[in-house]
Amino acid sequence: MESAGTFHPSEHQHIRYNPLRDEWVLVSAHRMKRPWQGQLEKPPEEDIPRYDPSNPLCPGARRANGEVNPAYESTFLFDNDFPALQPDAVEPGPSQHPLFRAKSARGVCKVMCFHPWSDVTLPLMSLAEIRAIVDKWAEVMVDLGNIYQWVQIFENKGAMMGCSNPHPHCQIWASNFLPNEAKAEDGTQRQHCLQHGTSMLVEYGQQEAARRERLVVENENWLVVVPYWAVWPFQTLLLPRRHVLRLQDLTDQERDTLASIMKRLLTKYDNLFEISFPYSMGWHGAPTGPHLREEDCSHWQLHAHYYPPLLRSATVRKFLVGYEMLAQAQRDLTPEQAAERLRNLPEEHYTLKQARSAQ
Ligand code: H2U
Ligand code: ZN
Repeated sequence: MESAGTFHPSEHQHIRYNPLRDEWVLVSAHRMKRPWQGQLEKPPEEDIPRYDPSNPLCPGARRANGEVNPAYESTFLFDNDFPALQPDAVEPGPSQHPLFRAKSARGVCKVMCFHPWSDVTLPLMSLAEIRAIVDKWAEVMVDLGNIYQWVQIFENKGAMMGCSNPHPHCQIWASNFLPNEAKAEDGTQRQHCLQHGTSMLVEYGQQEAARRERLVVENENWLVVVPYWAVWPFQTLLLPRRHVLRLQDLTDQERDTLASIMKRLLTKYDNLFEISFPYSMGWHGAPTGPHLREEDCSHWQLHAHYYPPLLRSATVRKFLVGYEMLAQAQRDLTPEQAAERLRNLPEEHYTLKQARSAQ
């Protein structure tokens, strides 16, 4: 049955297209009005010691493989002692049946500590400290990109996202194959470029910069939006304004402004529920590797995805189960409502504000 009236995205259910993944999300914002009997309280603040000699990520600590970490003072990169990908592996051999295919998987897994202290997170670091992380990311992208087709930098933050260690760190997995997400985004961006002659995400960034309703923070080189097609309640997309293929192509100035926009975004995230906000984030850019044809990459635009699980409070998370697993992703809050909430949050970290008002 057709219903008459004016369409309001925050009141009327609809599906939205995600051109980057070529899939749809169901938006049912009217559900935000339903009564909520669940938890709203904050979990107790974790008391993380600045230095714990028994934490394998700390400077001077011994790791699982027996190595002792150096007394590092900035970032520190090491080979994961429990790697999911290794440089050498026995080949599976040809498949005997098209329904049972396997291919070789080779790669490396690294861990990168962001800072020597365990009790500091990105939004509480100085711009110089965050800039050092950006530079190290770019350096690792070059080193591993010389060898591997895809270099995935990602950060799991918070126990809720499966992070095993509170020490600020990310992981880097490099592989001799394009993982599924990379392959999907390669295909959609390539198709868009063929059809329209523009890079999809460069055009998308320009559109969002003009439309403004999904903007969270921006500066001269970067934009953060809750994407039109976001699945997670407070999911964001970090985009350069300029067409940039990879992290290592960023200029000196773009690296500084990246440090600044990351600090601003992550401060807002922490301020949303006044907790250290959990998320999984990661960088996507043009593929790499020794066999790459550079002219075959211009459809790519560098970007980072932030996927936070929380919905209503520090403890109430969104689960992608049921309909999501069996049909398609669904969200309640509209991306515009999520962006507005994030945009209106202060840019002073709540812990610093509390410390200031206690004085
Ligand atoms: P996550 O918390 O994001 O899983 O990162 C911690 C990583 O550190 C994890 O992948 C590695 C784990 O394998 N690790 C080491 O490589 N050596 C150790 O001694 C402890 C943890
Ligand atoms: Zn992506």
